[in-house]
Amino acid sequence: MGSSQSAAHDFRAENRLTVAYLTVAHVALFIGVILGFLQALEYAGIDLYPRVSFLIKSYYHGLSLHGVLNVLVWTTFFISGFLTFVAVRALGTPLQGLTLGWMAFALMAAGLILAAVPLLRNEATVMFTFYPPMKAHWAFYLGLTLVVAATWLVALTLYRTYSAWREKHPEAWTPLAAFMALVTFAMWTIASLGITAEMIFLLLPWSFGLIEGTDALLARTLFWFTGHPIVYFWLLPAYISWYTMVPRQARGRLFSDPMARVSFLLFLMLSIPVGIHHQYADPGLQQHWKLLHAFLTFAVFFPSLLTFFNVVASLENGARARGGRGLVLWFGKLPWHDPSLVAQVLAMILFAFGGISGLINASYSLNLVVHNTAWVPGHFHLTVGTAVTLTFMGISYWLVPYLRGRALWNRQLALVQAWLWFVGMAIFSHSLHRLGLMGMPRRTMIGASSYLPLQLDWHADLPLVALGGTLLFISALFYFVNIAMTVVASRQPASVEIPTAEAMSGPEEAPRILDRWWPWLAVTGLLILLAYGPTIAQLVTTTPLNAPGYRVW
Ligand code: HEM
Ligand SMILES: [Cu+2]
Repeated sequence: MGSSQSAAHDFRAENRLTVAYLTVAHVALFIGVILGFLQALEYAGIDLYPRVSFLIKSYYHGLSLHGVLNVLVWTTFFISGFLTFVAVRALGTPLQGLTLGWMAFALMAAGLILAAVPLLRNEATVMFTFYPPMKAHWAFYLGLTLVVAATWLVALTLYRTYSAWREKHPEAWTPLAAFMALVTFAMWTIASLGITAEMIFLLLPWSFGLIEGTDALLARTLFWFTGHPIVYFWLLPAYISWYTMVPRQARGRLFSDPMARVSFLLFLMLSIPVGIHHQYADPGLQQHWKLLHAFLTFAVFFPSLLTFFNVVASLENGARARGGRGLVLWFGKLPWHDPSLVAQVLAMILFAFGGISGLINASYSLNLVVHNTAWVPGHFHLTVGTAVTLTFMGISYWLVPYLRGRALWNRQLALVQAWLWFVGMAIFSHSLHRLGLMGMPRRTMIGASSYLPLQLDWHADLPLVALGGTLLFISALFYFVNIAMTVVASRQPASVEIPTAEAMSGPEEAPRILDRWWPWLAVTGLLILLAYGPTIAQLVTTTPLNAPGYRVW
């Protein structure tokens, strides 16, 4: 397709692809939150699992579904659809390879179905981290591997679209939103090599019966090679909205475009060489590598701080333009009637607390206090469960009407939904953090545990988990009703613009090297080699691959 065409290109074909991704994402989240609700109730002694035993065989069966559907499927499908939408528009270029784009979707959906069969049949109750020696059905591993491979095809379509654009604009700065989408997928493509290696060399041959045993430590190390940066694969698309759309929705401008680029490049370089911070408690890894990953984890906190300052300054810019005054009172002048903005601002507020608890997880010594306790789900329901999920919901409040061509069904309901998620999550997450500090383990059917009657100090907080979880579940239902009604019942035509923020300080004030790829990719590779090379080399050369598989459920 030529450039003459691209100016007038209406992106309808690309929109259909986005719709396909968003549809699967929403089905996954819907099933996922039902299971989350059951878990939260169970903590308060309300055990609904016997009632649904025809479908869900145990707490752990439900938990595996909850983790996989919410944190892997909802995110990956939403991101693939949303970033495709963002990138082609920012570049003003049709997707290069619409067929390739649909092949990516088909592969991702096929992988999901393949993994879903054993998952639903209780043959893959190994939770979303699939740690061996717990051993799932091979179809679970193969399906998830195909999902990862499909994300590479998505990355390829975006890269080819960028190349086509670059050919016509050799001197121009990559538009910020497209640049960010590309960084996100570049980072993810490198990061996903860990999980791919774990699948191809360990889990697949083992579950096919081609090799006898496995190695838990090597598998975990490869898993976390991907498992930490995957959180940035989820977060960066939310940041893209916060940087390039939310300022506009707040009637302001982005404070600094160059600073935004710097933060994304730092995420590219620093997201991956930090994964061992999930393995402080693992024996068999040398302490100095753990310490290096601890330091680098604190380094990757820095671009999050840059993001925080930049986004808050942009919000302030909008609020002051609307007459906001004072050091903090301007906050009240944000357009609090706009559900898309409100959802995202509330997501940011809870994310600040998620960042703080994350720093505690990342501290080498404090980690030992909270490791594998309820603190950890308390933490990540603030980050991926809110910063990401509530932001994606906020995005959907304009994106779904835009794609459907109909106004959001009920704006009031959407506002209530966002606040309800905020309040519910504050209660839910705070209680889990407290329970974690009191030593309550995660991934445990607490209501059924034999030691519960002795843990008197837990009893005040457990019902609060259920209360928070119930508010979250109601909020989620409001969300789904609104989205579904927008699609099927809304009659008013949409008057939605795609929010596109201008910058107060644009890229022309930045050094050109910020728009080059190779220097940053080279540093990324070097840091990975340094932080992971010796550990992985040692594990690979010494592994006896002798652990048998277990079915513990
Ligand atoms: C209605 C909303 C939700 C409720 C009530 C809920 C409830 C829960 C509870 C109680 C747990 C702890 C289970 C345990 O450690 O034994 C849990 C785990 C988890 N949740 Fe949620 N959740 C909700 C939404 C979400 C969302 C939106 C995400 C991510 C996008 C998410 C991701 C996870 C993950 C990854 C786990 C850990 C699973 C594991 O340990 O394998 N949850 N959830
Ligand atoms: Cu991490």
